[in-house]
Amino acid sequence: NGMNYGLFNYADLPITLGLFEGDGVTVYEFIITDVADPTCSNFTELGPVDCSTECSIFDLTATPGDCAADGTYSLTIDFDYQNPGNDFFDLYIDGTFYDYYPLSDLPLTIDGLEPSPVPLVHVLVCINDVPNCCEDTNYEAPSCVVFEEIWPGDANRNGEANYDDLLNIGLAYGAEGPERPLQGIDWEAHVGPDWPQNFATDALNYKFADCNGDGIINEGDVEAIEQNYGLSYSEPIPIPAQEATENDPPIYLSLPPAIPNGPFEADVMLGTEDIPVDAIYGLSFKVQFDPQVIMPNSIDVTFDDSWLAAGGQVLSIDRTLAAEGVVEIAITRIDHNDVGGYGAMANFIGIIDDVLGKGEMQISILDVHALRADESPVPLFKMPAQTDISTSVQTPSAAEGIKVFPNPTSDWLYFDLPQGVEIERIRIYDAQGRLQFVSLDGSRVNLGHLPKGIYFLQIETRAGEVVYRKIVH
Ligand SMILES: [Ca+2]
Ligand SMILES: [Ca+2]
Repeated sequence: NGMNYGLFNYADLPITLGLFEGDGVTVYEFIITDVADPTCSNFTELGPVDCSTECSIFDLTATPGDCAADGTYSLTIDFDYQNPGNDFFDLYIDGTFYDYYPLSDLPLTIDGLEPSPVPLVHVLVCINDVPNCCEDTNYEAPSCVVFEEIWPGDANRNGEANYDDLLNIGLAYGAEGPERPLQGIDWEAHVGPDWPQNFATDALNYKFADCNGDGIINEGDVEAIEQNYGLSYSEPIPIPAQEATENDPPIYLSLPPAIPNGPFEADVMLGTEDIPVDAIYGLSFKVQFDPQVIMPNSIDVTFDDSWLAAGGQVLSIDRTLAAEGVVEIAITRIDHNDVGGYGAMANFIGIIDDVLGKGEMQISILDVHALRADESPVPLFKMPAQTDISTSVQTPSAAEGIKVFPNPTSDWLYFDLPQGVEIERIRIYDAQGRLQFVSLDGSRVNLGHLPKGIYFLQIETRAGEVVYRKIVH
C-alpha cells in the first residue's frame, strides 16, 4: 500500500513482514520488484483480516467421571477461548442443546448424565450469541450399568424395609408384571426385569413393590415387609417431611382426660367434622410414647373401624420399637380410589405400668406421610395428645403390698397379701391388653393353659382397690 519495506535477498525467501493491523477493513496490496530489472515485477492482495473481534475456542476437552449409584455419570468440560464477546457458552451433547453456563465456571463438571446409547458421545460448545464460534470433540461414553437390586420389603427403595413401604404396595396393588427369575422374600439382593409401570413421584419401577417376585403386587408382598422389618442394605433415605398448618386436617390420638394404671384404648383420629380430609389413599406415621409409662410390649394397633376402609379394603402394618418408644404405623387402600372423611382411623391399645410419680403422659404423632391414589401429598396437621394418668395410685394403698410369686411361672401363681387385704377378683390380660380370663380365687391362679408370653394381672381387692402386676409366663 505504497510503503517500502526494504531490500531482501532471494536466498532469504520466505520472508516474514508485519505486524499488520487486522481491522477488518483494510486490503493490503503487496508489490515486489527486482532491483536490477524494474520490469520484473508482480503483486498480490491480502485481506481484509478481522483480528480485533475474531472469537475462537480451542483445546476443548470433555472428560467423563465416575458412575453414580443411579447409573448416571459426571462430565467435565474445559476449553480456552479468545475474544468471546459474551460471558456465557452453550453446551450441546449428541446434537441436543443441554444448557448454557458462564465461562467463569470452567472447568465445568455436570452431574447426572444419562447413559449414552452410542459409544462415542459428541460434545459441541459455542460462545453464546456469537456466530461461528464453536468447537467440538468426542468422548467415550462410560458404561454405567445400574445393578438394580431388589431387596424384598423395600418397596420404596430407600434402603430399608419398614412401614412406609406399605404405601407403594397400596398404590400399585393388583398390578402385574414379569416374574423374577428367583422368587422369595429372604433378605438378599434380587434381580428382575423392569415392569412396564413406574411410580409417578420418583419414577421408581413397580418391580420393587413386587417384593416376593411372583409377578403381582398384593398381600404376599406385605409379608416381605413383615419378615424383613427394620433391615437395611444401605444408609436409609429418610421419608421427606410433609408441611402442614393448623388449617389442614389434624391427626392425633384421642386420649381420655385421665386414665388409670392398666389397659387403655385410644383412637387415632384423622380429620374433624370441621376440617375433614377431602381425599386420601394411604398414610404412614409414627406414634411416640414414653416406654417408662406404657409397656412397649403391651401396645397393639387395630384398624377394624377405620373410616379409611370405607367402601373398600385396606392393608395395614404396625410395629413397636420398644427401646425408642415408637410405634410405626401404615395403612393404605388397595382399590385405587381415594376416600374422604374424618374420625377414628385406628385403635391404639396399651397398658400403663407403675406410674407412681408421673402425673401426665404425652403421646405424639411424628413423620406423617400421606398420599392420594395419584401420589399427590395430603397435608395433615400433627397434634400432640396429653392426658393425666396414675390418679388411682397417687397414694400408696394397702393393695400396693400384694406380692405375686413365682415370677416367671410356668403354671401356678400365688399371692402374698398384706395384713387385712383380701382379693375379690383377678383379671388376666395378655400383652396386647386382651382379657384372657377372670379368676375369683383369692389365693392362687393358674396360667398353665396360656401360651408363653407376658401377662398382666389386674388385682381388685375387697376394699375396691386395684393394682397391676406384670408376669412372665
Ligand atoms: Ca423402604
Ligand atoms: Ca408379589
